[in-house]
Amino acid sequence: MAAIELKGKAKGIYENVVEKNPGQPEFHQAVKEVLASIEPALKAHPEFEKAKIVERLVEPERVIMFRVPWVDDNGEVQINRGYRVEFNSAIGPYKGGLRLHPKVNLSILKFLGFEQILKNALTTLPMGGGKGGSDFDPKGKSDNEVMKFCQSFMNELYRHIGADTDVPAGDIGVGGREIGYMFGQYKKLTNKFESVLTGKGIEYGGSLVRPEATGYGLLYFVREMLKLKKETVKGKVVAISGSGNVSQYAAQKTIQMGGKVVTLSDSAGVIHDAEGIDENKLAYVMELKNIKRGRIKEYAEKFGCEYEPNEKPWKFKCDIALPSATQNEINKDDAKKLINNGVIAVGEGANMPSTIEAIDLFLANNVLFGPAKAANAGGVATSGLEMCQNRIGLSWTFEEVDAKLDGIMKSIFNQCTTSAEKYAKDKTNLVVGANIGGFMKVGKAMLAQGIV
Ligand code: NDP
Ligand code: 2IT
Repeated sequence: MAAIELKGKAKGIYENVVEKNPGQPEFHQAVKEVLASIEPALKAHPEFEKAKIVERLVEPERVIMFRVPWVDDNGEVQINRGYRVEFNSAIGPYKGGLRLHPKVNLSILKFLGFEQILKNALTTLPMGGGKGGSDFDPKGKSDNEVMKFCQSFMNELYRHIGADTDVPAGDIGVGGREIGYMFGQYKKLTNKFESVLTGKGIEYGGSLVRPEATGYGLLYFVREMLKLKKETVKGKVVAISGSGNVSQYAAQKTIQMGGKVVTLSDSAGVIHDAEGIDENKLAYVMELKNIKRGRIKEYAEKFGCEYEPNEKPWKFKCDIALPSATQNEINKDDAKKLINNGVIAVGEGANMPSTIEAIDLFLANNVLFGPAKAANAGGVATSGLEMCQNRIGLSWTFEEVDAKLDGIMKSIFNQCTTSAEKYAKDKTNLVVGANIGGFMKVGKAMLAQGIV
């Protein structure tokens, strides 16, 4: 169990992180969750302690912060703040998404970058960890304003990134449209057509399955996890939060696997469709969210189902919960509601959607729990496959990429159960499994490369 109280060496490292990084609660939380798990691996490998691998791991290799000025449609000058956290390059170039959301700050990007290090290690592909973004709010902005922002953002970012240095991608508020504008500006500034971003359009170096990958990968992981209880997705009632990229394709794969999706949400509220969201209704959601950029409330108006403003999906009865919106969206009370309603599995599509207290409750109540860094790794894994196709100058078919993604998710699941069995003597503790599985690879690589 991921104990909340840290002991010994881990406690000291955590206290130092809190002291050196004041006002960064999300970063502290991500570090704490990992420190609570990796103690047995540290005991088994004293060479890590001597080389201060953990102390180095929690310190980003480089943090870049910059001004992003742009002119809106009314001719007014706007100023945002841009960031790139280049966290760890032990096993490959920095890799991780860009988040555009008004609440973005250094704490959020450092938690995301830190998680990304171990997640990327689990994918089996050679990618280090990084994350970036800005406090720019894409909501309500015209295409022209989004383009102006993306160009200005890249005017600074371009000098820090590169196909073998740092390869950003999408995250909240960054999808195909934003990646296109950023790629165009990078190319104009550098005169290079290179694999510097992933999630590109299929016409200019993108990979098939990348848009679907996080949601599909999540369901491949949940499918493996359910086998531990001799269960399948078929016939299960599934609650999904969010209605963006991850949620949409998690819903699609759930439907394909025979599950019944009953909720979707956005930052304004949740819809509950007891009859189930089928392929046709999901097509409506995709058009609503990706093209019209509307609110999920409109789904309830169109299909005549329940809508609750300012609510989350977790009070509705479900067998499987897939939090796929944002961090800390499942707290202790939400976890209790899910458990009381008989949830059997939770798969994290978002990054750190469950608080540490919620995770502890799930594990203590025998709920299968797929932690984000394992369960949502399909997105970045397929980014890795996009980089690979760019390097060899070929494009694989949908079926080829999907089969590789499925294989990677199985491998991540197996790494988690193997590490969990070895270090927690419980192969169902995928929190310990994912943290130690990712940590061992990065730790060994850091050790081999000396004190750098
Ligand atoms: P999108 O921008 O496509 O969608 C985000 C969704 O989450 C929207 O429905 C949004 O609602 C909702 N949301 C965002 N912030 C909040 C909030 N504070 N409270 C409630 N709802 C919120 O992003 P993605 O689907 O790409 O990302 C979702 C999650 O998945 C994030 O945690 C991300 O880090 C993670 N992830 C994404 C990957 C990817 O490849 N895209 C890969 C792995 C993980 P609204 O429109 O109202 O803001
Ligand atoms: O959180 C994540 O793994 C992502 N947003 C995807 C990162 C990537 O580089 O594809």
